[in-house]
Amino acid sequence: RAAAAPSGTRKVIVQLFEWNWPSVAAECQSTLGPKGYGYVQVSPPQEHVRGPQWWVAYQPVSYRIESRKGTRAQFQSMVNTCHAAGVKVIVDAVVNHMSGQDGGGTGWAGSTYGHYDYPGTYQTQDFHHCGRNGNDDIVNYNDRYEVQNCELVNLADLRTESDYVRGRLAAYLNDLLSLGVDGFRMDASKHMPAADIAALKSRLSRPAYLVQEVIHGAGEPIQPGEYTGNGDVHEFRYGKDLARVFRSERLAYLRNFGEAWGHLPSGSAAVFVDNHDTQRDGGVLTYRDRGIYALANAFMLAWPYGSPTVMSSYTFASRDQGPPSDGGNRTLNTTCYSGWECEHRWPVIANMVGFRNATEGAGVANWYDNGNNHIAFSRAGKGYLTLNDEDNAITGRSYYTGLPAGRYCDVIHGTYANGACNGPVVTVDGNGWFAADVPAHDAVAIHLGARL
Ligand code: LM2
Ligand code: CA
Repeated sequence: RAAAAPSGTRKVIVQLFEWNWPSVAAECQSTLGPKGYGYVQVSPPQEHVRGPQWWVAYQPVSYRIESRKGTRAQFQSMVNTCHAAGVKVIVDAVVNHMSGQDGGGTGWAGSTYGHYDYPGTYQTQDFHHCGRNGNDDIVNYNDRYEVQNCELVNLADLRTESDYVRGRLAAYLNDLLSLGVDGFRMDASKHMPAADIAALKSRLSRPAYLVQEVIHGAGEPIQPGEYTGNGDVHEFRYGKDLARVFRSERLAYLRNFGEAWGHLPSGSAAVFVDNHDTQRDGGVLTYRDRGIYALANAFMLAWPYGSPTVMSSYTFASRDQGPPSDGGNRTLNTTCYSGWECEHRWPVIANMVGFRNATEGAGVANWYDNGNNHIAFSRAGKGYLTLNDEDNAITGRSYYTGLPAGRYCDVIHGTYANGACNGPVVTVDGNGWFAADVPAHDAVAIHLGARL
């Protein structure tokens, strides 16, 4: 079955972490479609254990599409609304495991369960019992067998090699496809052999975009590259390396960011500045870094390596804190900039999605750096970014863009809509040059899609 990687010029994914279905639908219509996002990645939609924490979603109890984020009908309506707005839907698919509660209990939608007992779905023989470490938990990431057959934080590990389990998982994924879903983020992919994911893929009723979560660990036997045959793979080194460069090195180093840094081949890599795990676990830039975070996202969206995902978070004070919810843990409707960070709406980030779309397919040309924290480059014939992360403004100089002469909206400081720019306009002369001052920790970006 042919790969179904994001196609067309709208390839940017936004992860609306823990948004409920009515809010995702409204956002597709009001913002994601108009701003040119191609995909929305939503949190796991299946029935999960009860509790206020965000991570209850990663403990499936049944495959009913019924969760704190909404009902099956609301999910279906969200998919339809997003499609009508030109936005495809990627579901976070939790298929490596079920719940991790030793005692069992009652799930969100009323299904009763035990740690290895999900009536009507799975029984104890459908789970791995790896016989290691006293409690069957994964301890040693240098042991392939253990990582794939023991339990990730006590989560009941499915026998993904078994025909029955594969059939049940495929039925769940095919149910989502029948609701119109376009792709899957395969949660905890490292904990399943690539062949098991390939077997699931072969049972899908139609092609779907796959992005596999395989966290790179130096020296580990299981490597992200093993999974590229199935679809895209998250490149976790990207966000860590980008954060280090922005925080303590030099942007000049980014001139060959990507494969030359040991990252996955560009065509297989799914990249992000942060995701819901890394923003909690540290070592990356997050919304808390404000302007620098916006610039890092601007770089990601301008730089033609991998398929980018923009993170959209709710604000949190502690790791386990769930999204804004009512007394029954039902996720509240999203209210941007209050409890919810909505990074994907920050003007710099949202406008750079348009830059990405307008420059699709164009290589990097005219790279410039000052040996330190001022860089610039064009996307041949289609766009130009100059990013100044020095502590001082860069004034009185011109940049060679190779772009057609004309007046362009600086989409870092203004928004282009209906043929007008509500911010500064940059003029490219007949030789492809423009003059602009770039303040400290700021940027200027122009592209053919925002030409006046
Ligand atoms: C993932 N990718 O591989 C998700 O991106 C990540 O967010 C998930 O962990 C993980 N895999 C399992 O799907 C989260 C969260 C954990 C949480 C699990 C299960 O980061 O903290 O574990 O979901 O909900 C929690 C407790 C943990 C407990 C476990 C089972 O934090 O202490 O383990 O539940 O009850 C005894
Ligand atoms: Ca496993």
